[in-house]
Amino acid sequence: MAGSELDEMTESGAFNRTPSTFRNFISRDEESPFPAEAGRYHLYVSYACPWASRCLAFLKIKGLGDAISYTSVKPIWGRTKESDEHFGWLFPSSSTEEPGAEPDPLNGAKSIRELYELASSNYSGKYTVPVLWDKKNKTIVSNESGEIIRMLNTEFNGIAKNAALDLYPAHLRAQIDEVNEWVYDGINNGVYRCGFAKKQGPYDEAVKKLYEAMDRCEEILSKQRYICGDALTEADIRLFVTLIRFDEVYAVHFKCNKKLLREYPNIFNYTKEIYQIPGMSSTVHMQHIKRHYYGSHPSINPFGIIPVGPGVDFSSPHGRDRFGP
Ligand SMILES: N[C@@H](CCC(=O)N[C@@H](CS)C(=O)NCC(=O)O)C(=O)O
Repeated sequence: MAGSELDEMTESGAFNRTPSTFRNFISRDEESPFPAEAGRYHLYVSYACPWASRCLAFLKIKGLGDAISYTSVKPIWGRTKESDEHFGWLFPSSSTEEPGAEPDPLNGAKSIRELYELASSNYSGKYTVPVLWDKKNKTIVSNESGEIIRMLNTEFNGIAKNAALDLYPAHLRAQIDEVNEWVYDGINNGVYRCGFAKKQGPYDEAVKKLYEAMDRCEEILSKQRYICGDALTEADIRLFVTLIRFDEVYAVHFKCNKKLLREYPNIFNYTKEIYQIPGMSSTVHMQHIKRHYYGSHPSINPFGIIPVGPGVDFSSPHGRDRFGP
């Protein structure tokens, strides 16, 4: 099993992501092992991480801020134990050490690794965020963002302030699933496959796929407001978390520089529109994002230098209302 994503750069030179292992589901059914209850669950995230940020975005836009608490770790990976060489997510020792990051309020853990070790004594996978934690049973419900967002979308509707907002409506499911697949492959995971390639061939292949998917998004978004039509869906949130990091990080750190986000007029305005949805901007902490990527991957940025730019303004007018409400 990989100790961190840096170990997923394979002999063939291609990057291979390992699947998540905690795959339980919270349910609105009170009899289920993990029933949806206000105050029972906690989301551990890193503001830097796109997968964790999807979950935080759902928590905010569904209006679950009062029902589910959350904590962000520090952006830069460090040694998680003195007895081995593992590098991973750490909690700060005080709330002033690192703006945005907080000590673990529930278990007093020093690292995300400790949470996995509390939840399972024989865990041998990666210590990733997000972690959806059950305070009652002191265990991990799920560490798979694609499934956490589905739970947040439907199972808490008894307590969500925006219960009526359905980001995975039945009539669009097939289309959303189809879009998620090529967006994950080409874009969400695609940027990592560009950045973590150890040979030219796998990089060339990943970058070709990335820009085919980006061009496809630009084409779709020139004709409609959102990626699956005229309503915001899960597929938009999943795409957004990568787009918002594109020019600030991926273009430089992961060598995704064939074209910048800002050179795609429709994708750029679409990204701004989603950023401006109430609650969304609070999920984007650009200092954490930049400090994490440039500071946590010594094999691709050995000196940890953080490039100065570009400081993209996502709060300027987006004009996407031209497609109607
Ligand atoms: N399958 C996971 C992937 C999460 C993931 O890869 N998170 C990265 C941060 S962006 C992580 O925590 N990596 C830690 C490591 O590789 O040790 C999900 O989507 O929830």
